[in-house]
Amino acid sequence: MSFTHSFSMIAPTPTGITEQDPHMTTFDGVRYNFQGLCTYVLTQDCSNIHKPSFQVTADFRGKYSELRSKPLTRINAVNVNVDGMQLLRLLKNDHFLIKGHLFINSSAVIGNGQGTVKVEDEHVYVKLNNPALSLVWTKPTHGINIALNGPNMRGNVCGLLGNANGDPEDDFMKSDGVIVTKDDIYEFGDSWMVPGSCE
Ligand SMILES: [Ca+2]
Repeated sequence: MSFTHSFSMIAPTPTGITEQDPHMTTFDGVRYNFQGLCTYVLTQDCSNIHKPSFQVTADFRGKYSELRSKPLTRINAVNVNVDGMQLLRLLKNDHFLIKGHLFINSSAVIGNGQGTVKVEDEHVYVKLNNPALSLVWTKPTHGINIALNGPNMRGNVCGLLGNANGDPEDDFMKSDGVIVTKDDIYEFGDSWMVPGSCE
């Protein structure tokens, strides 16, 4: 008698989220707050940290209020860089740039089937094939939701949204590879700052 055992398991796609002020949820589900006034790496290819094949960064900017002495920050723009070049930049008000070319209130195809950008009501939906990423930009909350769609990406990414290896304990890894705790959230966050990007 032969016995064939087969099963398929579809793991949920790891999703990392940042929302206003910015509240972050890593791909492995760790929640924290991080305020900054620079551009930071949300996620990137971590197989070669100095020459990542892709990088998703966000411009954190001040949201000033007379009621507060210190500004709160929120995300004003999201950038996708591929091989060190900016492929896509999502701005406020349905504006976005593909390779520096401005699109306003429209949807667009990126390159030769490289991906799509769809503007729909309060959201901008981005689907990229290489890197295999989906991004949802929710304008009213300045929130960005990133899904890693390639099976080889899990455990091979790093940045503010962690490494997507399924283990929440090791998500606060700085860019030098040192893992810190939530108590050192600013040390962690600042390590993912893009040099020269501060206001
Ligand atoms: Ca992890």
